[in-house]
Amino acid sequence: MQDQRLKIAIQKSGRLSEPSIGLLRKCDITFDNGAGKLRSTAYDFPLEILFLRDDDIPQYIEDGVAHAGIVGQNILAESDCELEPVESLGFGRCRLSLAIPRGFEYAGVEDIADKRIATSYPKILKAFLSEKGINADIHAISGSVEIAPGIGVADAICDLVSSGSTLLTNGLREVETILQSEAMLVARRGLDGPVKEILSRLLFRVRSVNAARDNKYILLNAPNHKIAEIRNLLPGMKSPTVMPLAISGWSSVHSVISEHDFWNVVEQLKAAGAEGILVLSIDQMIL
Ligand code: PRT
Ligand code: ZN
Repeated sequence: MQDQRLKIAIQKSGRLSEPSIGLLRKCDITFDNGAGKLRSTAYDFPLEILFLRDDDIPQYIEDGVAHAGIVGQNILAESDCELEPVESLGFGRCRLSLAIPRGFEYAGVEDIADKRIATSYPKILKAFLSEKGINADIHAISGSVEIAPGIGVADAICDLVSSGSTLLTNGLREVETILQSEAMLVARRGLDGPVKEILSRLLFRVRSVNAARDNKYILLNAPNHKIAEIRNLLPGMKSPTVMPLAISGWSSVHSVISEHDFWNVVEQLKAAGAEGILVLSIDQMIL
């Protein structure tokens, strides 16, 4: 019975916790996640959720404690575990960068040679430096990397950056991006049988939720002689739906548009003669 559930590891508390829980909930999977809970069994999907520190997730998957997990690409790249990347999830975006104190004269990565670099990502940094043919002294530390130059224990750092404000407050300047990262759904290699099938069902829901997040449903009215021009602006899933309105000479157009160029398209639609434009969020989009 135990084996009939997919065990998925997510971050217990941190930047990926809320979006990971939110994603499972949007997939219509219900479970308790009260404070201090280490695991939870979903009520309406064959899933057991394990709440762990993000750094431990790859090892737990490789060791077979969990079948799958949600973790940052930064953690995956730093770990020695060989896992299967299943799907990029579009949250937890950040980059692993090299940063130096503002007074440090920097013309290129060769200026970092023989310097002391503090990081929690020694493996990724080592690979980056060796690819550039540079020798440097890597200081592996586990937290508060950004204060290392200020207290004199390093000349530079290699750390995660999202807004850049932590670097700014610590008088540091980002000079090289080593890795771009976002949260990923990953799985143990070679999963088979029922758990593999459950993972496919979960992936199907995840893709539907993420496709819906990236798209909007748009409805508008337009005079019939404008419809051809308007149709060209709207790709739709196959093509836009065009239906006659109760008043003659007018039609209603329904379509799906990408969230990314949404305002641009709306402006062009208005200019092309569209009226009464309604834009709705989509819950799920089955591709
Ligand atoms: O306890 P546990 O080990 O589970 O959590 P943690 O403290 O190690 O991780 P957490 O919650 O901080 O981050 C979890 C994951 O979120 C990371 O592994 C990344 O994949 C992702 N992520 C996205 C980030 C950031 N953005 C981020 N900005 N992780 C950390 N940061 C830190 C960064 O280290 C630096 O200290 O935020 C600071 C910089 O932020 P800005 O906005 O000032 O640039
Ligand atoms: Zn961590």
